[in-house]
Amino acid sequence: MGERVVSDMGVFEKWVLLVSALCTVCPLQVRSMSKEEKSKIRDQIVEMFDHAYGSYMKYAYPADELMPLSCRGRVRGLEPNRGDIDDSLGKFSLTLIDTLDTLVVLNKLEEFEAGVRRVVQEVRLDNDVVVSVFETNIRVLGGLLGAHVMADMLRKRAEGHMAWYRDELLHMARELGHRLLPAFNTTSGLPYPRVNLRHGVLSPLSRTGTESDTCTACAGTMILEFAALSRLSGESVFEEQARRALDVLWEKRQRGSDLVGTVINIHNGDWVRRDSGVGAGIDSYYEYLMKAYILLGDDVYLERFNTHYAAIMKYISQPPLLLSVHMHNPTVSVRSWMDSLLAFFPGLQVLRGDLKPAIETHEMLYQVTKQHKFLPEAFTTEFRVHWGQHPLRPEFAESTYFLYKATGDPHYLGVGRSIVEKLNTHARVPCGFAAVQDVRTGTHEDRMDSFFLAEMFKYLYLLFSEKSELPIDIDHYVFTTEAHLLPVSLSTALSPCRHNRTNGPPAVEDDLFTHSCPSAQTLFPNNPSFAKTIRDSYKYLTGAGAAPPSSPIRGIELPLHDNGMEPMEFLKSMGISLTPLSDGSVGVSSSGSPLEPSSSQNGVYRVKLIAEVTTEEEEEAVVPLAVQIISPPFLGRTVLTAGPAKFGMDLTKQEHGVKGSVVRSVPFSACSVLENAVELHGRVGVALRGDCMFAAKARRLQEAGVIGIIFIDPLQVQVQGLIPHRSHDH
Ligand code: DMJ
Repeated sequence: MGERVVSDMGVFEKWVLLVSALCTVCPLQVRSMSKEEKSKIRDQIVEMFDHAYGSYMKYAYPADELMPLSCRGRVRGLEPNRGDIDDSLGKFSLTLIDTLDTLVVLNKLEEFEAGVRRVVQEVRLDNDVVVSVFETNIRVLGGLLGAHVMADMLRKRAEGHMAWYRDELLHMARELGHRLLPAFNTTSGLPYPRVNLRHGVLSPLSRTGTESDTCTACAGTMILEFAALSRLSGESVFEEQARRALDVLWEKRQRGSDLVGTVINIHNGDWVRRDSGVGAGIDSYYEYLMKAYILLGDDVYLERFNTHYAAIMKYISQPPLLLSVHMHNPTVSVRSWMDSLLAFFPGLQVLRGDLKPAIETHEMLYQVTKQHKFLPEAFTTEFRVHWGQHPLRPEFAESTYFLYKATGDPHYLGVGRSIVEKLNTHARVPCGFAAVQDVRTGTHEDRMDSFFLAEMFKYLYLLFSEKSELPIDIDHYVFTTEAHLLPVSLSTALSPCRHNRTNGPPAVEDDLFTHSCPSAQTLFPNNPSFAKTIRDSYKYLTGAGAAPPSSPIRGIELPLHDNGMEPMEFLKSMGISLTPLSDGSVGVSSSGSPLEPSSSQNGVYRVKLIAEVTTEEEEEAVVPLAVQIISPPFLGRTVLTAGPAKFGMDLTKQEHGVKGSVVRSVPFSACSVLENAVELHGRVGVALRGDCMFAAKARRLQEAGVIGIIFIDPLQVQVQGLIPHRSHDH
């Protein structure tokens, strides 16, 4: 299995090799799970699925989503607007469409047939509603295509299921594809982030088309669904558009680092946000390069993936951590927290055959779930909660499944069992499963996103199933980012559309993984318990018994040029003192005797950051605060969760908190002199996190006379549209 797959081999053969690598199972010394135990957990997963899907169909259908606390459907326009998350809701019975192929995987063929009938007869796609192009593509177009592939397969089996089916889902997919196409009408070829299903983008009735930016994943996660649609329908335009968008992202990569940023201007292709990681904003762009190669057999995608992957492993992956760096200056970390979306990455590394870092990062994530029950939306590099929400995301289950396939290590069955137990104990409610608002308090949110049914149950069920117990040969399919199933046979059974093959892949340096996926035996010869050996070093990352990190030193550059103070004085003013290290640079800590740094250049001090080893056994209890928007049209209905600062007035001791009108700082980052200091005086200032020191921003705003400050993650502004463009909001 260590052999290179030669480039003229058929695509299907390449896939078989990848699959075989995944299936390489080694004898293990760890106690394995008995067949009975596995099937008991499988039954439990089916019972949970019935509860979730049954509740959606009973209380919510035909609405897009279930509100599991109110036991009713979420209909867009009838519930308070939640910002960008609502752009998934297109009045097209989202959850049913997203769930269809899960019904087949779980062998619920009667329910699948009934579900398909309802979709065909009752769902309309011409609604006057503005939806996210990305979400509609992965959830609805992917859902329709996955279900069509299943329906077609069942019909051909002639066992009585789907005999009436005449490609109706494919016709719907094609209609939806045409409704998404207007989004690609930009000079760059990068799609608009939103489209009106009835009126497109630029028509006067569309209520969209003014956006100038989109996220990298939003533009780069179209190729699987659009290529499948082209190959199934014979209309090449979809694959051409998706390929063009990928070509632009590739052209725009930072040539020095081979990394991409998180947000890009759709008109001129300039990077709007230059932070680069593998989580929110970028994640499935990388995933789709790899999987486009698997599904379509075009080497160009693999070459691109490999180039990016080398950069990720050089700058972003610091096992077990996955950091975010600046794409132009990738030795600079841009934040000290990770987001939960990156939990898919070990699964992608398994596809690449890079098992060691996959095992390491997965183990780190497992430790975080042990400490906080679920993966919080964001957690710090010391594994504390940064943002406590958990919307029942499936990425950790996804990686667990892939690692089990690759290693056969029963440890991953144990991880799967813990996911099942936690969902039942902490998320199950009488009308389904509810998202967790804050893992620290366990409070619920009235939402059950469609991906919970599309992905979570598929991966969990597959984890506990033998191949022979499944109604399909799962190794013949590629999972889309929403876990919809597309057959690898698409690459050979249906010829690529005209113009849809790129010749002459760029030359990249070959390594062991360039065209092949080495097996565990190649990577860890004669070591059947390699996975355990790797994991053991990361067992006590969090909580009691945590061992000090083995290599906590990482070079960073502190940008100290924006505050008008001497660097040493500035660090001191923040309570940071410097300690000499043997190599002549300086270490930073919050105690110890201050010493002059050895050198400074261009206003940038080179220092080494030494992670402090906490002696606290338990996580410091942080009580989240509420930010309530009380002016019309919100009238107190919109409440956001916020983490309190570790300085300033203790708001929990103020009977009524702080009330005031809100003014956005100019510049929004508050990283240089405030242009609207007068306006900010006596008001609550809102500023973006990042770009410069937190304390420097706080000081600037305090000097302007604000009565409070809200710092907001750029991610939130982008994902949830929390800050209106007007400078005032009450
Ligand atoms: C899913 O809709 C997809 O997996 C997507 O790529 C990002 N994450 C959500 C689930 O967390």
